Amino acid sequence: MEITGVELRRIAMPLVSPFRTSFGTESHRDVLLVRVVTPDAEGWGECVAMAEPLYSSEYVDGAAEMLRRFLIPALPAGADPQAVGPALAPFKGHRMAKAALETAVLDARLRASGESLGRFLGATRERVPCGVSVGIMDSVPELLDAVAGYVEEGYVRIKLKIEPGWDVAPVQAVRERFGDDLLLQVDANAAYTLADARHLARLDAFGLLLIEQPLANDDLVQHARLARMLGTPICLDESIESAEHAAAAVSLGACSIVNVKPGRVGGYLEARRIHDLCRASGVAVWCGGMLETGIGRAANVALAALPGFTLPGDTSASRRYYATDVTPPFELADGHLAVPTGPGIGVEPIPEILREVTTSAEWIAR
Ligand code: OSB
Ligand code: MG
Repeated sequence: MEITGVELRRIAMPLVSPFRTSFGTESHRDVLLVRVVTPDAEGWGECVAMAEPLYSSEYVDGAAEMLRRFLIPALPAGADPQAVGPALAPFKGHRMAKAALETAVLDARLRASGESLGRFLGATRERVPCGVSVGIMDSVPELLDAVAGYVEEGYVRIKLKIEPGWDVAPVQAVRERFGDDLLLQVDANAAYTLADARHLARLDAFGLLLIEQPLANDDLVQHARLARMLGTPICLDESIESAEHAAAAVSLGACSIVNVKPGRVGGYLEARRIHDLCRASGVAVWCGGMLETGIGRAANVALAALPGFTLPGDTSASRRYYATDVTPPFELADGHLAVPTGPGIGVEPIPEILREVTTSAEWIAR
């Protein structure tokens, strides 16, 4: 099964409402889709890099350039997903670009053999419980309305984005309004420093499941110190770019929970390694998100069905993000999403919708 060529396709996806985090506000998603073509099957991957390098150093134009200039030319001729990582390893970093390409090769291979990604990865569930990540709002009443809507829809866990000036008050208000049984957690996207430890300890009063990435991505030692000062468990997102990072963070005591995002760590194979390692050390993992379309979501839901994913993920329904998704929409049923069962990632873009949202497409022959 030889790779004939790779298409890089950019699509513009307006979000149903602006999504504000401590690093910026997103009102639409500029997505890079990768399509790997072989004589037997095609495969899709969604690059999760955002328009600007604010969450991490990657950004979508940079990812496209990496793919066309270095990564696609370095692909092994045969579409062997296990060989992709080693072939791309000489190029430092750019894990989101690598993940998209490896996922597209893996999808093509699995479609050709008729196996689902969930089955390939070792999924043990047919559906996964879903949480939702709620952005920073202009006011607490606005936040309470948004959370009420999500609780009404059936989301089993709420994550509040926080930053200095938007932390204790919104958490307290949500806890008071929705009660102690609501599964609640927060995500700071690296907005604090160790000097904020006493302030962050005020969150201990609210029975949070976890605090995600309070400090900078390279502050592993500081996270370990902070962990000893807080009652709330620390979960790392931005800090964990590989299984090696996860092993280091766990052994340092920098976190007791890991947010696994396949794009951030270079793909689903590395994501599975992190799952395996954390499971062996008794560290809970959950599947994060990067506002994916149905293409990326399908693969994330398959990963989230592995046995070590013991906490609800940020794998929300399509309509939480997009009025019209590029695939048939993922819909919440009793707070869960069904794991796709078809070959590969199990979904495909709807051609007419894809055409409407496409802003550019580029074919790179092999
Ligand atoms: O930190 O988890 C994050 C979205 C974009 C970039 C970073 C993050 C997020 C989210 C939303 O929290 C997750 C999602 O619903 O896809
Ligand atoms: Mg996060």
